[in-house]
Amino acid sequence: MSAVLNKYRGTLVGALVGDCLGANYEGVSSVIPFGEVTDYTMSGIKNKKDPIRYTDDSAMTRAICKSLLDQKKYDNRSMAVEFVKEFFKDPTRGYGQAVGKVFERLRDDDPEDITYPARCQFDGQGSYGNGAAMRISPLALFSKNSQELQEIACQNALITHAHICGVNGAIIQAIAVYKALHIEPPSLEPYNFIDHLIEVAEKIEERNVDKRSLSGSPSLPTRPFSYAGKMKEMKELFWQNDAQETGTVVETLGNGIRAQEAVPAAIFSFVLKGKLSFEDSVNYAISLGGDTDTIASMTGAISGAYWGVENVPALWKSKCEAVDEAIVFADRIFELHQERI
Ligand code: R7I
Ligand code: MG
Ligand code: MG
Repeated sequence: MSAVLNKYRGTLVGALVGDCLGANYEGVSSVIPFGEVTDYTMSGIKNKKDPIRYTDDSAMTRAICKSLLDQKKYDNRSMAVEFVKEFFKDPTRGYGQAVGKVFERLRDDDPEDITYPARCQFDGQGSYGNGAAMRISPLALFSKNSQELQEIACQNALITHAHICGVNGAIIQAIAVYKALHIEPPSLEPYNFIDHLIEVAEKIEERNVDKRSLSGSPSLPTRPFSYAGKMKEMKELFWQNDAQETGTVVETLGNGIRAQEAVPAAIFSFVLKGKLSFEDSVNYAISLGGDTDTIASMTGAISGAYWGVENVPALWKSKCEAVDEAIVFADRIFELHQERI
C-alpha cells in the first residue's frame, strides 16, 4: 500500500474507531483515569461479539463520502440530501438534540436555500454544536489545497450549523486533518503544528470580522470566541508542563458538545501524544471525558491522517462496525483526488 493511501485509510478508519470506542463514555462529565480507558479499549472489548456501533459522527462522515463519490465533485445540495437520507435511515445513532429539526425541514420543505433551516436553529443564532466539525474529515482527503478545503468545509458546515463557532470549528478541524496528512511520522513538531492552525484561525477570524456575518446569518456574537486565542492557550499548556494533568486540560480547553471545546480538545489530544502512537492519542482523548465519542473521533481523524491505517490497533479495526466500508471510501476518495490533481 502506498504511503498516501495508508494515510487516507488512516483518516477515515481513525475517525470511525474513535467514535465507536469513545461512545462507551459519551456524557461522562468528569475526566476518566487513563488506565480505565485502556482497560476497556485495549482488552475489555476483546470479548465483544457484536460489532461496536458507530454514532451520528460516523453516520454523517459516511454521508459526506457518499456524496463526494456519487457526484465526483463537491455539491452542497447533494451533501444535504445524503445527510437527510442517513438521518432518517437510522435516527437512533445519537444525534444532537436539535439537529433533527434541520433534517426534517430539509426533507419536508425542500428549501431553495439549503442553509435556511440551519439558520433558524436556536432562535436564529444557529447551532454552535460540534456536529459540523465531527464529520468533516473526508473533505480534507478530497481537497486539492488548503484554500479549497476551507471553502467547502465552510459550505458543508452551514447545512446544519449557522453559528460562527460551529462553522469555524469545522474549518479548523478540517485543516488539522489536512496538515497531518502532509507530515511523515515521526517528524511531527507539536509547536509548529499548533502554530500553523493559529495562523489559519487568525486569517479566518479576521475575515469574519470584515464580513460581520456568514451567509447573511446574524449569528456573530459581539465578542466571538477565538480559536486562535484558544490554541495560544494550548501552547501555554505545553510550556507549563501541566499537560499530563487532564483536569487542567479540561479546565483550559473544555470537553463539551460545543465546537469551541471539542475541536481544541481533539487537536490537543493528537499533538500531546503525537510522538507516541495513534492509540495513545485516542485513549487520551477519551480520558478527557465529556463528549468522548466526538473528541475521540476528531482526534482519530487527525492521528489516523498522520500515522496511517497500519498503525491503528488491529483489535480496534476488527471490533468496530463498518471499518471495511471506511477503507473502501478512503480508497475511492484517493482515486478521485488523484483524478482531480
Ligand atoms: O452539533 P450537533 O450535530 O451535535 C453533535 C453532538 C456530538 O456530540 C454527537 O456525538 C452527538 O451526541 O451530538 O447537534 P445540535 O443539536 O445542533 O447541537 C448539539 C447541542 O449543542 C444542542 O442539543 C444544544 O444542547 C447545544 N447547542 C446550543 N445550546 C444553546 N444555544 C448548540 N447550539 C446551541 C445554542 O446556540
Ligand atoms: Mg455521536
Ligand atoms: Mg458526541
